[in-house]
Amino acid sequence: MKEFKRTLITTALPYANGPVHIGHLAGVYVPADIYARYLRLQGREVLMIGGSDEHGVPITIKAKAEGVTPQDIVDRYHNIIKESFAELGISFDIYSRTTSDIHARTASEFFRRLYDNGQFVEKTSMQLFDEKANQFLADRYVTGECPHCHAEGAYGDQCEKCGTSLNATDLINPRSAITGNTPVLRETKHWYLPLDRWQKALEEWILEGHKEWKPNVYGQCKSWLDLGLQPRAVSRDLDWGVPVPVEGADGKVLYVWFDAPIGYISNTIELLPDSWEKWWKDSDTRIINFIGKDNIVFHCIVFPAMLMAYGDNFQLPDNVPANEFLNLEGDKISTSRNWAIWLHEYLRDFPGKQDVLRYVLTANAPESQDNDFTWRNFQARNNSELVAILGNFVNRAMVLTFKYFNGIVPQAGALDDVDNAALAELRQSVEKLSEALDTFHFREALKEAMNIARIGNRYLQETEPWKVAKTDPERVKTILNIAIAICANIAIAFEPFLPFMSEKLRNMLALGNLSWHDLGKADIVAPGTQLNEPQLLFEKIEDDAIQAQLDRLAAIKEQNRLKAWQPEPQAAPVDFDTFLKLDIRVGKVLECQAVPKADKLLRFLIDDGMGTRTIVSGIAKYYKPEDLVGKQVCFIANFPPRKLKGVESQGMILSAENPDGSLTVISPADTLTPGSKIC
Ligand code: B3M
Ligand code: ZN
Repeated sequence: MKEFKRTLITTALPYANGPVHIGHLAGVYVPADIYARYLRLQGREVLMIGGSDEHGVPITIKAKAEGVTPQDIVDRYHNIIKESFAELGISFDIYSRTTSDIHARTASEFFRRLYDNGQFVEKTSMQLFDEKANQFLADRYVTGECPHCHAEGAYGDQCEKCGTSLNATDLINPRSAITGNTPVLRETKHWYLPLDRWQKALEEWILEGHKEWKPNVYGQCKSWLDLGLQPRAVSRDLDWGVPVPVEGADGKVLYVWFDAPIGYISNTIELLPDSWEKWWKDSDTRIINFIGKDNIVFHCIVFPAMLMAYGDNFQLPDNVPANEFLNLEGDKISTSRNWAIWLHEYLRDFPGKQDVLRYVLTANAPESQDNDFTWRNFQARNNSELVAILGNFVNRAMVLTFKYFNGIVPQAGALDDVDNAALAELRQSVEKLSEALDTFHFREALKEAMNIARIGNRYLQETEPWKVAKTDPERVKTILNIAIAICANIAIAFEPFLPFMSEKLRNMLALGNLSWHDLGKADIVAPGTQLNEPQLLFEKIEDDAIQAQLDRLAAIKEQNRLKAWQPEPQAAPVDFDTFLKLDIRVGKVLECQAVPKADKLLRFLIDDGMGTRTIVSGIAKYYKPEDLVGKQVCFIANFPPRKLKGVESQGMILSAENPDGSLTVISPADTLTPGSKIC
């Protein structure tokens, strides 16, 4: 493998049309942060670039839905996103935004250079246009049936069901997402990046040069290349975005997927105005793009083609370790359906528990296939792994050192077999840990880090210093010296994963700066060091905290069910005579009582204009009997009497079924005369 001087880590720029959720975190930001922290601990030169993606239709749609400006939307969410990332300890060197001036300049200049060098083709074509909204319908402004998998609700740029990327004009039965209208075709001019010109170069670079990429990434690139690349439009008819910087382009902006990846460059320029170029143009810089699987084509095909077209020695990514998707409680995470755990809400509900989320998301990372987050698993991993294994070991080692040596690290004597075996296991684990991190296997890496705590627990179990203390105090010195060495290894090994815990432990162990090169060593904390008072590293998460989250999700599920409610399709036709056979009347409720031993039934005494009658109705769940007395109701008068729970019912009271399944009695708005016929 080539030795690189420095590593530039980029993280997909999340759309600022909502807060970030656990899917974003597990797919992109937590793994990227682990990797960046790992390289920094090794003393390597590394930059981690992030920022909000503030252009494109996702933003304008959200603004329209809320009746505010796109700028309002991006200002609101950029700040929420930026703050919550910082609180979770995602260690960006810069987190900026694509509405910055630097970005507008950089993206414009990029486009202009490609334009001047003849790297675009200009094409006039027919595009979908909404006559009512008086605008072209790009990307998510149009939905319809996917031409590949035939799912409904595919977007003009992508079908979320089958993942295929689409042109809006490919959709079957397209509809405007703004007005619901069927769009018409209208002529418009755009600039296209002829990806076909880069087909060969991309094939060589990926298919020949990067066989080591993750199979999901390599496979997606291969199937794109096998299909044969086509020119792709890089401009849009929209009024939100970076204006197309050429004559005669009024009302046209850069396609968001043209400007967003340039955001990685703009943000590097913003951070390092004088030295940014070495991070992008030196061949000894290694670029790693952390993204989710839906962004693979843009990072592996489109952006690299843009960089090659630009020239000037811009470097292509060395690896693109894209993840699959994380689901939540068995369902696809969705911003529009509010089916997500939002980072800023998690931080509010679980203050001080950043590391627990980082731990669970890494342990369940969707590295090779989609994976599921459940709150029960979150609780179990906290209680039986972080508390019971990691926290427990460190606490025992610390408390015993305080008990026998007042917290001063003892000197080890001669090591025996148990000691040597534990230290050998430790070295093995840290070797595997580094190897897993080098190859982006973060789940595996976390398991190895956790294994160090397991080794520690086993070591204390085997050596039993609390018993040995009574007979051989010298031996206890060796045991606790080694136990503290294992703690120090934990502080280093976990820093990339659980930086808050690591910092706490570093303080308890009175350690200076941590270094990855110390991993595996037994003398990280010098004998004679005064340790600081032990504190608990993790605490149990109780059932009620989990239940509150499950209740919240259940309420969202119910809301979504109601939103998705559709009236039942109309029944088969009947003739008027059939209708006339039903004798429907107005009546007044004189009395109303619950039917004993029947929790669904109410018994009514109705003034039907001719006298009184008893009707039993299954609406007890929705009414208090006394609230119905005096009300007018409609009822079917000519049903044959029938017995319900021993009460004879002489008719049926009419109710409407609500979207949530409950029933509401139909009560005339005007006061009518009991006995009036409804026709
Ligand atoms: N904003 C899409 C997404 O959030 C897009 C990524 C841009 S990365 C340059 O999935
Ligand atoms: Zn599809």
